[in-house]
Amino acid sequence: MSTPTKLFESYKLGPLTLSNRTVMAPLTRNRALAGFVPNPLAVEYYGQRASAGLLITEASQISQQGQGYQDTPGIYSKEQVAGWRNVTDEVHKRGGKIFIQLWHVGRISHVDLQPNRGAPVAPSAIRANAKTFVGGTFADVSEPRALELSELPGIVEDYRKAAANAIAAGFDGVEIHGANGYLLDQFARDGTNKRTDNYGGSIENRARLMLEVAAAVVREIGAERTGIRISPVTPSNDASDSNPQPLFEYIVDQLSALKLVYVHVVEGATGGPRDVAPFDYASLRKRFHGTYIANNGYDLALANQVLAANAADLIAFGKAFIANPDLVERLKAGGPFNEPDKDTFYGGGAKGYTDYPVLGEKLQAAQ
Ligand code: 8OZ
Repeated sequence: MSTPTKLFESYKLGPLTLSNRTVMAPLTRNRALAGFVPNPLAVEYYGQRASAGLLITEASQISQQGQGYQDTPGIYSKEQVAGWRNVTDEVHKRGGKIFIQLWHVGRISHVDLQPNRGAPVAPSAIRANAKTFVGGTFADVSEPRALELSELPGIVEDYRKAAANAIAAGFDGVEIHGANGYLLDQFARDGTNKRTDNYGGSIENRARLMLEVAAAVVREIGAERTGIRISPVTPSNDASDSNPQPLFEYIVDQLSALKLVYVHVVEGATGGPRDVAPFDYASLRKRFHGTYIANNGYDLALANQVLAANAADLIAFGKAFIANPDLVERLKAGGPFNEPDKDTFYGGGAKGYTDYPVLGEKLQAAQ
């Protein structure tokens, strides 16, 4: 029996009409091919999930320096753009909309993935207490070096080019990855940023790089195609801030002034408890004039409650979309839901990627 709810109503996101208010959250899957080109299986994987209101791709590095894990796709070479074009064509053919998440990992990397085996880059030379996946195994991240002031415009430029590439690849827009302890979040939060120049110290200074990137992407592809993801209190990747509320209120005020089409907020610890630290998300919702996407641990009941209270416009689901290509239909039907298989989240082939059955179908023999 179907239960009509606000989650299944269409929604205007800038120039796009989404068929419902579900979003497939960005999900790292580590299946890219040589040259960090999207795997052809990604065409089927994203295509199978095109009934989401909006798909956001897995985080995709804007440069080789921006990569931190093995086999993640890029969006900086011609071959990568061509690979992504097959994905966007398939999603559009199936009536879906798709943004690509633009990623620079900063210090969450390993010399084996860096140009000339150099040190990963960071706001400050502080090694994260974090692991990455490289050479087929989990390894401690490498000691980073602090970026020179003179290098920052080049990083902003890499984001701008990546955004242009995204449009060339047929994406409906981009999501700037400002979350989860990666480069832009490392600059924003004071546990990782000890700089004494214009990019460190005050809230305005720490937010500067994220806002410069947002402004550059907006200039390149338009605010109506530019979203961003933030995670004000997540401890992911050894991230921390002594006073996140005013920091992220300032960031959201500025993003609102830039007229970004959406802010995507990971509420709580990414993939973990929602109540990891006190934070007033309603304040961000109120300050931001565009679309508010809420994420982290949502089920149908919580999604409906939050949408009914107008505390969010769209709800992003992560792991549930890995295991349920037809998640929207299953939510409408009240289940049942396939369980995600953690062993196939990162790396591998079709197994745990394109072989999750839709309602009424049996799991195919594993490849
Ligand atoms: C899981 C594994 C590797 C990277 C994130 C891009 O947390 C990620 C990620 C997630 O945003």
